[in-house]
Formats: sequence, C-alpha cells, structure tokens
Amino acid sequence: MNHARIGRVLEKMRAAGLPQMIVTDPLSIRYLTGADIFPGERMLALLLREDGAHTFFVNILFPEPACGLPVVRFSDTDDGPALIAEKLIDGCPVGVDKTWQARFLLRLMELRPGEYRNGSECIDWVRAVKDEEEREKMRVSSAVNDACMAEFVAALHPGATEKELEEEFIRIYAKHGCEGVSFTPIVGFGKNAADPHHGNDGTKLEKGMCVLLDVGGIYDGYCSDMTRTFFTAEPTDEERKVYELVKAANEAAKAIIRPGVKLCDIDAAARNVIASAGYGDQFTHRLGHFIGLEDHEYGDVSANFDRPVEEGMCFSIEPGVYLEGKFGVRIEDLVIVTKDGCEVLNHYPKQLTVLDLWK
Ligand SMILES: [Mn+2]
Repeated sequence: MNHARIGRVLEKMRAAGLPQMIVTDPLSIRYLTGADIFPGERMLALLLREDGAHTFFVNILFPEPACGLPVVRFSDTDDGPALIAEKLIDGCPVGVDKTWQARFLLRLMELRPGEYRNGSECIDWVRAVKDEEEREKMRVSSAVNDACMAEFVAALHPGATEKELEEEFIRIYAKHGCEGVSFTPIVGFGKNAADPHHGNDGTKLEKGMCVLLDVGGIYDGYCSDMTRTFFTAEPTDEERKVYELVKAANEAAKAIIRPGVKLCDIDAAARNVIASAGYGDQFTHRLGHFIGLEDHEYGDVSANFDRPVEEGMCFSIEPGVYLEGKFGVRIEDLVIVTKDGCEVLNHYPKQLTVLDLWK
C-alpha cells in the first residue's frame, strides 16, 4: 500500500467530515494499494477509516493481494455488502466513490441505514495531483506519444482511409511498448474533422483535406493524449486564420497557468481568444480534462470548475474550432502545473504544417 497517498485521502476525508469511505474504482484501488484487480461485475471495495482500521474486500477468485492491509475474502454466493456493513463505524456518515454499482450501494443502504455521501472528490482530487513518480511517468508517456505522432504522420498517404490509419496507429503504439491506447485514435479528414468525436470511417484522404489526429497511448500505466491538425494543400485564408486562432488560444491558456489560478479562468483565457475573433459558438466543448491512470479523470478545465490549480496537477489544453461541413482544427497538449507556471509534456511541433503527400 502507498502510505503517502492513503494519508492524503484521509486528510481530504477529515476535511469533508467523512470518518469512513468506500473506494471501489479499480484504478483508485491500484493507486492506493498496488493491487491490480479488475473484477468486472463482481464487488471489489477498499474501506478507508480515519482510525486506520482499513479493510480490503476481495473475491476469492482473485489472488490474495499482498498490500499489507487486512483482507476480507468472499465467494460469489456471499453477500458482499453485508461483509462491508460489519466493518463500518456505527452512526457515522459513509463516503462512497462515484463509480460503485448501484446494486451494491443500495443493498448496503438497506442493511445499514444511515447517511451516505458521494465522497469521490476525496480520492479524485488526490489522484489529480501527481506525485514525483507519476509526473515522470506522464512525461515518459507523452514522449512516447510524440514519437508515435511522427510515425502517424509518416503513415499518411493519398487514398488512405481513416479506419485503416486507426488500425495502423494502434499497431504503432504497440510497437513503442504501449499496453494499449488511451482511447480509439480519432482520425478526421476534411469535414469529418468538424465533428470533435468523429468515428473513423471509410473516408479516403484527398488532397486539400485537413487531417485531425487526436491520439494517446497507455505507457507504464499512464495515459497520453495529444491532438494535431495538418493540411494537405496550401490552406485557404479561413483555414489559416482558424488554425492560428486555435494555436493562439492554446498558448493563451498555457501562459496563465500557475498555482492558484482557477480552472474556469484557464478555460476563459482560451475561449476569449476564440470568441473575440467571432468563433465562440464553434468552440463547442470544455478546454480540457484531467488525465493520468485514465484518459479522462475527474476535473474539467471549464466554466464549471472554479477550483484553483495546484502544483502537480495534470490536464489537457485542447481548444478547437469546428466549421460544420467544412473543416475543424483542434490543438491539444498535456501540462503539469509547476510552482510558477506549467510544464508542457508534448513537444511535437504546433506550427501550421502543409504535408506534401502528392509528390
Ligand atoms: Mn483530450
């Protein structure tokens, strides 16, 4: 078990008035205990208590975790929530993380009536602030993504379809030692790039189409995520203007990041650049999301989050402008907040690039 991380969660629980908390997200459990158990539909739970009497509940189908915590084992025919109920402190509220299946929580509430609260932020905001070991893993993962991006660009060729490039990109990540992809790579050609979450299809690359690549791999447990947009012919005036605008928005956001600045103000810094050029309505999503063990972790860089950022937080900065039926541009980097600014994890170039594929 990781005492420092569990200690940080206990501090947040104290501040939230939660003497006990049930953590069930397998990635949070791995983060806190080192136990790598993905239980599927079965129950897995880590009960954290402020008095230190933590308990780990693990089905006998999975190997006994050697993490130094008392473990309660159970079988498929046991009543898992009943075992948890026995270890709860009487009369005290119980925090529960946001992903626990309702059928387990509702059963526990029936067995042990009382106050239950969404305590997920006690773990989510701890995961949001990367420790030294994690910062280094995020740097390495993004360096791998930079190297893969160079190979993705080299793999582009006239007539290639989005779908076949998706498959090729997944092979390239595997070749670079990734365990998997952070998400299915997004390959958007021309007007498909105007759909921020385009599902790759049989569209063939033709001269003049823009190419939007939103890609990330999982390396040593940590996700990368980067977007670049390229042109395949001399851009039109509008394409050039939009590209430079999105790039300026990306840079404006990064320029104000330092501890104490609010997430919503970072979003506004980028959004104002785009809105003042008249494209505010075409920037249809939040500026960014937290990232780490998962591609999208809790916490948005958006108007909905006024939390001040802290040194060690890691999130994406990904402004975009989408012109339906025409083209789209998104430019995304990951950053880690430092003591007086931010460290940009992606080094793949961002200047407007025309790929000469029809030589
Ligand atoms: Mn992203």
